[in-house]
Parts: sequence; C-alpha cells; structure tokens
Amino acid sequence: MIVGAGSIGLMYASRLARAGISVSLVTRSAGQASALNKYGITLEEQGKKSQHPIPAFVMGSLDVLTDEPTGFWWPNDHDWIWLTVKQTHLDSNLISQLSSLTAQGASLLCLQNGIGHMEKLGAALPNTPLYAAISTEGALRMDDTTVIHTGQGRLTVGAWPKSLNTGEQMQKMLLESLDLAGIDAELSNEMVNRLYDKLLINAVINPLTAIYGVKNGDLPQDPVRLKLMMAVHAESEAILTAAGWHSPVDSWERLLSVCKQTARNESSMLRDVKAGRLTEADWINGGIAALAKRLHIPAPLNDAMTVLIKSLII
Ligand code: KPL
Repeated sequence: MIVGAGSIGLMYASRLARAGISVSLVTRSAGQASALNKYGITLEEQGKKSQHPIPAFVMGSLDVLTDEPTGFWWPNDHDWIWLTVKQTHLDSNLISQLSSLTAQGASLLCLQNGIGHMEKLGAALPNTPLYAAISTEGALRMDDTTVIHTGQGRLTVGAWPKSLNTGEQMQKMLLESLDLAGIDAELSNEMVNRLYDKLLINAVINPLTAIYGVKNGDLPQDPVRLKLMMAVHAESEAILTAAGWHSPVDSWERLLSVCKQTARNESSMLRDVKAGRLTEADWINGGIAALAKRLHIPAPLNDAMTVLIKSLII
C-alpha cells in the first residue's frame, strides 16, 4: 500500500501494478481517490503511455476501511506501507492512521525529503519496523491520475537504527517485488548517512531555485547564484560533517551533477512556492539549522533560507 498519491507515489504505484504486484493507493482528497478508482493511473515513460487500474482510498477513511472497504476487497498489500507524503502532511492525524495500518506488523517505508520525520515516527510508532528510503527517480505528476517517469534513478532502502527489524524474509519480499517491477533498488545499512547526502543536495538546490524562480539546471549558470550555492553548501557540509556524516564522493561535484541531471526539473520547493503551498524548508534547511543548534554551531545561511522561503508564501 502506498500512502500519498503525489508524483513519487503515483510513479511507484503504477510500476508495481504494471508488474502484477498487489498495490493500493491512499490519497488525501476524495476527488483523487474517485478519479483513480475510475481511470486507474496513466504512466508515461519514454513517450509511451500505459494505463493501470488501482484501488484507491481516502486518508480519513482508513480506519473504517480496515474492516470492510467500500467498493473494493481490502487489498492484500499490507506487509509494506510506503509513505510518500511530504513532511508538511505528516501530522498527528495521519500518524494515528498509520498506527492502525501497521498494527498487524506491517513495515513502514518512508520516502521524505529532509530530516526529523524518522525520529517523529519512531517515537509515535515504537512497535512498527521503520525503513528510511531515498529515491533519485524523476517523476512529474500531471493531474490526479497521470504521472510521467522523467528519469531513471535508484531506490535506496534501509532499516532505521534502533527501530524494530522486520526480518530478512520481508526485506527479500520487498526486493523481489521491486525487481519484478523493474525498479532499481539497493539495501543500505547506513541510512542516516544517505539521508544526509540527499539533505545536502536539497538544502542548496531547493531554496535557491525557489527564491530565484529557476529550474535546477539554470541555478549554477549565474555567478551570483553560484556563489550563494557554494556558501550554503559549505555551511551545510560543515554542520553535517560535525553531526557524523561522511561523504564517499566530492559533495560539491555531486551537487553540480544533480543540477545537470535534473536540469529541466523545477525543484519540489519551487513548485510548492509557485502553488502557494507550505514547503519542506523546516525539515531541510530548518533541519540542518536544528542539528547545528544541538552542536552549538552557527547556521546563519540555513536560518536565512528557512525564513526567506517562508516569506514567499503569504
Ligand atoms: O529532490 C529534489 C527536489 O526537487 O526536491 C531535487 C534533487 C532537487 C530534484 O529536483
């Protein structure tokens, strides 16, 4: 089951469904659930479109649906619950629904940008095996039922330290399903480090593309923007390193290569700002600033990024 029908949720759900794997989607709006039940998901990949029927449910109705889902058999895809909502939607209401959904022993696979969510979920769901995941796949949601797979990437998954372990059998099952669906995936036993790798990329690209209103590839093309990128990168890198992070590669080069690989993308933060939605700044730059505070290190640029982004949504 995938909770969250944004671009990433729709993209993975349709690819799993295409491979014949039992998967259902949980949406935030009743309108999207009903459109998905009617039309399924349209997945566009390399210019080719395919349609995939999918049972969809609305979030608020999950506890009711646990016993007797209306209109569908309750799908047998309860072993792994993928959480693909943004950090901004991870509220107490959703967490209490996740608690009932995972009560029978399901594992929760969390695909959020930023940091802070795993600790929050760990505290709220002490009996749930928690997995952090990072995706470098490109996906663009066109409407409630249509998604474009814009770039091949990889899904990295790993057990969250100190959380309950789900056991090798369940992990094997997950990897087999992913393989069947043609989803490139790897297991990692250093997910904190991996989350920090991604955090550093998001801490630079997301706020600066949102402030300047430019696509990822255009960000380094201007000397002033490039200087700001370097400054936010240097500050963030120093804080993450002090927090125990180690990068296997040159993180500045990797940042530039992400800009290149996703050159035509608008960052998720730019899209949020344009749509007037709450952004994930509190969990990205705010997350780094909070780490810095704990370590008694100043974080003026991450603080400034957080405040500036918030000032764009009025
Ligand atoms: O993850 C991203 C995001 O937009 O949130 C990047 C890597 C910046 C790609 O757009």
